Amino acid sequence: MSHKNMKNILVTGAVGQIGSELTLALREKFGNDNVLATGRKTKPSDVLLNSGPFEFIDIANQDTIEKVVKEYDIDTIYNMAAILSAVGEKNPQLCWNVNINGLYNIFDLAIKYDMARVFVPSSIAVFGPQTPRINTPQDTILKPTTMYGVSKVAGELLGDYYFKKFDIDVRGLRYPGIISSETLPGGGTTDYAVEIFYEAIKNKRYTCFVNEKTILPMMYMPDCIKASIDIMDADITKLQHHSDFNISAMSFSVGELVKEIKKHIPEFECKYKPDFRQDIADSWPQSIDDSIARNEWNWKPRYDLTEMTKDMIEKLSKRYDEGTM
Ligand code: AKB
Repeated sequence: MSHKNMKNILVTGAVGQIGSELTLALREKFGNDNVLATGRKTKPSDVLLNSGPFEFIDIANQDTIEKVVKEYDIDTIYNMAAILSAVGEKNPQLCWNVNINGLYNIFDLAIKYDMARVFVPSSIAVFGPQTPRINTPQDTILKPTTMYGVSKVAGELLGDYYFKKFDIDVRGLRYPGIISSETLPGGGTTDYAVEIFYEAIKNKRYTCFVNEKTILPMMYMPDCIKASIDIMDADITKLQHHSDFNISAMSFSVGELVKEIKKHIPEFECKYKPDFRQDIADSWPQSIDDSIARNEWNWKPRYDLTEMTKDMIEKLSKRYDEGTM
């Protein structure tokens, strides 16, 4: 496969938790005008709107994507639009439509316009109760019990299929829970690990929807952005995998997170009221073996629990004081 240059990038889901920060990082790397941010209906932030082009599209409607692909001469897509695990369980049809039909539309256009590269985010949600939960290997049992997980397994398989069959350079990462201080996540199971910081700073208390012992793999946003950019830069001749890289940074229980937050906010209190998301969390791994990503494209995270907590509290406290949180 030839290695084509990435020049004009389309980011779908650019108003979302990862998309919003990824778009800005891509604009810094590739130039503001070369990164088109798109969303479905949520109003974009001023910084997103003022730093480069923005359009509304619906990835489940191919015509709306094709229009901007033509207009902006797009050769690379970061398909960040997705319905996450918790919302997916409430509305499985919507989850299928956006995550599968939407992705299919993206691949279709990638072939039609002979694109350089496509990034497809996957998730630890591809794993299920039969998967080994500790140090989950790269190549293992993929039998998820959520519609989100089903859609992500299908997305990985489709990505690899398009790579082999149509020579499309598809690359993807299995994101763990992503913790960030700019945009709140929307409708995932790992959302508690972000909400807890906002509530600790605003109200000094939080009621968590999974129990104290719940352990899940997590990653701080700067590492997530770095991974998402580095994988697209990786030398294709070194990649044995394509759409499904395990990546990992830290794993902790909610109790351990609470203890870490209390080092900065001693009066913080956390209560527990598990709901349907507990079952989802219990079906996912506790820790991930990412040695394949480390070997194939030198993946290495920077933030652990201590560093991430310190930075989150600094950033959110500043935003709180400025009245922007
Ligand atoms: C979710 O909780 O649904 C997402 C994910 C782990 O993919 N954050």
